[in-house]
Amino acid sequence: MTTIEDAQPFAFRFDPAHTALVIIDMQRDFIEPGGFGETLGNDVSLLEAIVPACRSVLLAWRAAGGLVVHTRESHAADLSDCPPAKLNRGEPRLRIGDAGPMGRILIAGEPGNQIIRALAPVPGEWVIDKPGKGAFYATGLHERLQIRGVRQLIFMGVTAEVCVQTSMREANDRGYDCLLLEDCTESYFPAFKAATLEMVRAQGGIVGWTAGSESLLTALA
Ligand code: C5J
Repeated sequence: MTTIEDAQPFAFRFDPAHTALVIIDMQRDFIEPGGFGETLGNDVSLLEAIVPACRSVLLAWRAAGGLVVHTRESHAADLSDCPPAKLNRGEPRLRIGDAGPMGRILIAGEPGNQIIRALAPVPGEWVIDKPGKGAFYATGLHERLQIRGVRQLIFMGVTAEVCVQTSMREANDRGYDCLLLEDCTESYFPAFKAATLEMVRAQGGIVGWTAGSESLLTALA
């Protein structure tokens, strides 16, 4: 077992052979200037800032031989997996499927839907296209993790309060111990990131644990 002693709310013990690194939605449209996130009026530099820390963890995890799971918020080109409740919500300038600065918004195969270059998947890593906010809805991810004997998940990615937290809650309910890396997740709204970290580790770790990425890197060294 490996231990991150300074995780909150208490030490996180994990077996790397039964743990996956889950990287949520580090896709170009959310992270890069000129993408969908920016067209919504968001400051994407906030999200871009976590890329170096995410990359350090990814490289260390790969070097340790751990399973890596990348997710993308992604829909079929015919939108058959996008319920009207999601498609028609609010009054955005661009809806899912519309032509955006990097191709059709949140559509599989479009340039904006690809994982950013610094974190691009390598052969053997899993890429999960998810039509919802959570990584476990309509993806078969739980079944695949069960076959691999994975029991613990370490999370990075964006956005903290939407797809990351939703995925962590789904995982928690399915029996996984979940750790969120504090400096490897971000939100367009700093208060929402802070609240997410608090919510995850409140009440004795009701959703899971949090820790800095340096603590994980030290534990893996
Ligand atoms: C993600 C979103 N990935 N905020 N999506 O969090 O809509």
